Amino acid sequence: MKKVLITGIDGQDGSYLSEFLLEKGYEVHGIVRRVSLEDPGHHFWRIRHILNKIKIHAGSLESYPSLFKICASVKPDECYHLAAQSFVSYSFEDEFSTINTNINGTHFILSSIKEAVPKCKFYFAATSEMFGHAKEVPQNEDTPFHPRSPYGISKVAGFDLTRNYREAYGMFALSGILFNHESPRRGFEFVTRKITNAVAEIKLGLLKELRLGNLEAKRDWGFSGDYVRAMWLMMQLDKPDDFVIGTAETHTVQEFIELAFGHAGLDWKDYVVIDENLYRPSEVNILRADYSKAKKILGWEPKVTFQELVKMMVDADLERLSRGKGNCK
Ligand code: G4F
Repeated sequence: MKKVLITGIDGQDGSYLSEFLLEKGYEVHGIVRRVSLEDPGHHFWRIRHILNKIKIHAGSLESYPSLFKICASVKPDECYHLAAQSFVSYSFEDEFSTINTNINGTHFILSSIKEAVPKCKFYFAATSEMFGHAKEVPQNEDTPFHPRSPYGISKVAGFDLTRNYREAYGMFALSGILFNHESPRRGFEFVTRKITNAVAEIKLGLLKELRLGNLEAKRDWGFSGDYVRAMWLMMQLDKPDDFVIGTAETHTVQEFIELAFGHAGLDWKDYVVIDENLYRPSEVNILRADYSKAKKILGWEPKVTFQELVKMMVDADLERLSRGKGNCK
């Protein structure tokens, strides 16, 4: 039985990836912060239904010894490094901790794998945020990086570290450059979930207005469940390589809003208020993926469309809030 180690197993992607790998017959291990274990009911809402099938280890991205010990004891065949401070907006508020945690965390886990289980395949969760002020549209594996946030900068460093471990030490280490990917398990701070949750609250009479920042930004939004399949496909290659994963479509935040409110039978203009405080110091204006390399080499394509994704998220939030559930599934 193959063993997998996932950092950030309790996040959106970690939860879908765990389900996917359990189905494939893997023994699934995950690393979480010790504080999460103190309040599992709150922190583990995305993986509660599979907790009895996976093995959880307490570790910190800030502690090399804790990561090394877990790698040495689990001895995974594949490691997916998904954990990070991934909220772009927050990375402007606390640049130092974002950069420290994201870069050192990646460095520590890469080094731990190299020392403890050098044959283990390594996946790094890179991101379209690295393209930032993109030099071209759409973006592919050859598009130069121009990050526009401390988070983006930290991810470029993680990407470079991963490539360097591949080139310097011959490790099977690769990066998935994933464009925005969402689901009903998305965190509430990200714009898609903020919108769909607000739509549900407004529909149920629990909220009167939704405050948002820049509605003109364009993103390539896909479904997280589709993207974890791409991660796994990359890791099944004989030789490591980096891949762009997206839908090849781009939509404005406003288009997302229109669809989400419309799906609930509401007119967004009655509820959305622009709040200049929610604008970012520097914005990524347009992202659109050219995923033709993934299609050709991995045979991967997204299955869920933008319209289906928005409806899925609104329906899930309506259903959850109608059941009287708060900040969880
Ligand atoms: O949902 P967002 O916060 O996602 P963002 O910044 O694109 O980052 C996400 O995708 C990246 C991949 O490209 C990941 F690397 C990253 O970890 C994360 O998953 O914001 C999307 C857009 C931005 O242009 C933002 O300015 O929505 C705009 N926006 C407008 N009002 C808002 C809001 N974003 C948030 N979070 N909250 C608002 O009120």
